[in-house]
Amino acid sequence: MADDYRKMWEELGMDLDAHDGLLEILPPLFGDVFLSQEGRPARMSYFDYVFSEVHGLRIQELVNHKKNGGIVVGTYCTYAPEELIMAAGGISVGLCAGAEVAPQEAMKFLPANLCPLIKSSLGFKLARVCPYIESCDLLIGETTCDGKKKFYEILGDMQPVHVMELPQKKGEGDRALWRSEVRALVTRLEELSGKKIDEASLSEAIKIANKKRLALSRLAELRKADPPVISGRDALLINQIAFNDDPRRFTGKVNELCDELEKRIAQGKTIGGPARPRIMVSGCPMALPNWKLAQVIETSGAAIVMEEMCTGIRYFRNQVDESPTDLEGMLDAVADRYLKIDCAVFTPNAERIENILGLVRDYEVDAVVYHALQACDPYTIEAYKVQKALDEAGMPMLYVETDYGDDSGQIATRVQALLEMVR
Ligand code: BJ8
Repeated sequence: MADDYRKMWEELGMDLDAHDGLLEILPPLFGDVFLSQEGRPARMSYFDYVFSEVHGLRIQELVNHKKNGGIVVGTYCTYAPEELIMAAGGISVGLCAGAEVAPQEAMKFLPANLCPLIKSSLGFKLARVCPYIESCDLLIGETTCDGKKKFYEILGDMQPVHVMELPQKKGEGDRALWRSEVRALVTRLEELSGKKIDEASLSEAIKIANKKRLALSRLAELRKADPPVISGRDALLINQIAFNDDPRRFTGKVNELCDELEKRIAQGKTIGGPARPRIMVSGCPMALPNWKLAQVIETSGAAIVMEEMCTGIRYFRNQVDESPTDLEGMLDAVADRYLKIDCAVFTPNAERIENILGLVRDYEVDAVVYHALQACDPYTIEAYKVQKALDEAGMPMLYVETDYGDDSGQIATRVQALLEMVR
């Protein structure tokens, strides 16, 4: 890949030497985590290819889109309404980072005891190794956790940033605020793109995003099969790619994979051998290329059947209501869909507890592994309520607080102890 795209990366202002270093690490890691699995569905080859070209072909598509007058908009959170970006003729790309890059540089701006996702997202920008952020005309942030809010202020000195004020409660006043924030984003995107968001463009964008979420929901449904027909690692990879791939193409490929999985279920063709403990991972997102916990759990003899996180069901649960036909009604429908997301930044967040209990039941989960990124206040604190609800339901939960460092050995010991208990 590298030789073909060097000129493009250079023109994007990237640090080619530092980027080369990153490209050396990723393929062997990908080989260990994904390609080493036996009996993977054949249709995973598309997602392997997308990953292999994640800094190549997809970036070329973004560059071409910009040359043709389109815009590229970066997002850091599942509250960013991608329908609006598409309706403005834009491509949305997820920018959260899942690997430690330039930590010393990032710490000149941020405290050491901050969540690794934020530190490394800034690290990728400072080290100039992310072609996605370098392609962006605008970055969208939301007032979620304090770390992200303050991070957007710093980022705003480097690139244009639009911050949406996300309420922290879900009353009528909060809904009104969020609906007005959605409209403010429309104005900003229209100014940037020079394109009006109207009924036709928004209706088409809503349909595209709904189809993508439906395809991911279909995939999630198929993971109810026991024993599973797809590994949790592969499902995680697909959920990570969902933020950056072309939405129409991605939807088609997820549906093709689902067709194959349906056949595998009918043929009794499973993955990973006979029945293994079924695990749900819950908590903070695992941004690309953070596969550590999934890898530890599945190589310890368990199967992950659900991710209760933003790189999982929090991203694709709930559709935008397609019945409104006027622009105002459509914008309200978009706002209302996003306000249903049950992130731990909300208070109270009983919805998330109910959703977790529902998933544990529906996916016949044997244990929950709680993924808390170090220094993430919303998810580390909300773990208490989740633990309490799971205790009452008689469901074991292992709390894992981790960052992007290599603590796989210690985590594996604790995961194995959990599996002994539930086997
Ligand atoms: S909707 S989970 S993507 S805020 S892990 S940066 S919360 S300190 S990523 Fe998130 Fe949106 Fe919520 Fe999802 Fe802060 Fe926690 Fe870090 Fe986090």
